Amino acid sequence: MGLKIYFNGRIVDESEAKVSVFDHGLLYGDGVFEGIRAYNGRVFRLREHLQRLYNSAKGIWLKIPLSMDEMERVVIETCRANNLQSAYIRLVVTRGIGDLGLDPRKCSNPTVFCIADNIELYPEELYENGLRLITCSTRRIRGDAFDVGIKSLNYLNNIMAKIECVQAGVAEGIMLSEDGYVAECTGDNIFCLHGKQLVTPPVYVGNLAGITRRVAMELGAKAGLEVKEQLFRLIDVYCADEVFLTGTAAEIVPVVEVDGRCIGTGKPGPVVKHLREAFRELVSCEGTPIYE
Ligand code: PXG
Repeated sequence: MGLKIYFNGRIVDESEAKVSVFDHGLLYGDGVFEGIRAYNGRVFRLREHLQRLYNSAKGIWLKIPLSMDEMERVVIETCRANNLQSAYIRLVVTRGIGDLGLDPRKCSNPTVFCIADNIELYPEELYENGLRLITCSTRRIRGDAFDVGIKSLNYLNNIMAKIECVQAGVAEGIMLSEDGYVAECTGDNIFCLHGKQLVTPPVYVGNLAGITRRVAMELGAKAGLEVKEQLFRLIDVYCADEVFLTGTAAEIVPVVEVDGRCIGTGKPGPVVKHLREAFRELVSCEGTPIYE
């Protein structure tokens, strides 16, 4: 027996959770998703993830056939069905089964599934020693072509950039906007520290409004930093005192090298260490309980 999956209204074994070859999520990447974490029997910032999922769906004219409260139950029940305390949760809603044409009106029932699995944590060594980044030549999609605030199943822009990272032998890479501003990484948001100023690119430059990004901004403000959303360029990254990334999978992870240039002292700095500890503390006690 494999994992238990929520699939279109039922909890089934993973061997039964199969998507049709006519599903437009597969044929066209027509759908939306969320990546969510549970820690210690609690789902972290579940409402915020659900809100972003429903906003993404609204953005692509996709009506999710469950209320947000029902979807919250789906996430909780999927974790329960697998007896998980800590989990990586993937919630997916596709346009559903249609024909070979683009027309979404042919798809009458969205496909909804939820996977909750054990998390594959990044090696502790990455948090201790920090990441090396490159700048990817693949630019982030322009906001006037597609709003990347929509967390859609079209991830090829990010995957193309990720392939560059893999080929360069690094874990992540910076993606720039059309006009050369730093946007984000392939699956993480980016922050730079200059003195007491903690800066992250505004979402309008072409990045996802990350939920971990929001938490890092809150924790930064609490730590007495001046937190700003501001456009900046690569030179501002190279010359930062500290650089770190945020994402549901990565949490808060230090960066020590960008395009061969050493960041700060070349070791994870005190601010990222503090923010990471504050983050770990927060996730251990905050969140929607799975069992009670
Ligand atoms: N930017 C992009 C493009 C993302 O896909 C983030 C930022 C961080 O957002 P959150 O809300 O998670 O703080 C993401 C996160 C992965 C992976 O394996 C990451 C994401 C999606 C799928 C896989 O790292 N999204």
